[in-house]
Amino acid sequence: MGIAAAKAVQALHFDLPPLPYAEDALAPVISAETLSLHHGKHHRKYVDTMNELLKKESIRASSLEDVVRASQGKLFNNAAQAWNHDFYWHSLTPKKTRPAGALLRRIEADFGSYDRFAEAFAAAAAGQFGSGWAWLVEQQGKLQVVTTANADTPMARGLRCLLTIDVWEHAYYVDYRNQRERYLSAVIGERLNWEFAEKNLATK
Ligand code: MN3
Repeated sequence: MGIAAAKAVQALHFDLPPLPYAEDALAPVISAETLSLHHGKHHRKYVDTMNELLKKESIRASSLEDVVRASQGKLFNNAAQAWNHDFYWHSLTPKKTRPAGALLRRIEADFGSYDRFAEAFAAAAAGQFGSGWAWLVEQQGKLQVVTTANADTPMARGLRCLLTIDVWEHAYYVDYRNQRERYLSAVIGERLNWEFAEKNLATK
């Protein structure tokens, strides 16, 4: 038993990433109370459960993306939720942004206009039955809106994700009760981070 053997049995461990802004920075669209619960309790729980499962399951992975792509069942659900939530925090921003330049031209080519995209994104997110996510992705060279159920994520299938919105009730119930459409309209209109989307589109 040398150092290498000891290293080989060291379980992968991930820390809860901090929010990229203050808890009150998205208010009034998303309150500090929602962010505190959603990041501090829900997101943390997914990360903690994933870390516990990683102590028991041996998996060939060096990044969170690897864990998501290589896992199934309970480990997949928790790892995917850990990744989805970090991606969601970065999909939101305190300042109002709009797509510009090359990204705006792609939106116009694939959806007709920015407004048509916003309608399609809201409709898909509103229509996701039960818990899940709405995504703007690039698939076969085209920008598309897709939804996934529960923890599922387009990243696991190798799609390039640009933006996401969490449509689990815990994302909006404190601020909007059961009115998912009001949450979607406020987030899409006021808080989507188009600089993040642009960066994701440019990444190789
Ligand atoms: Mn959530």
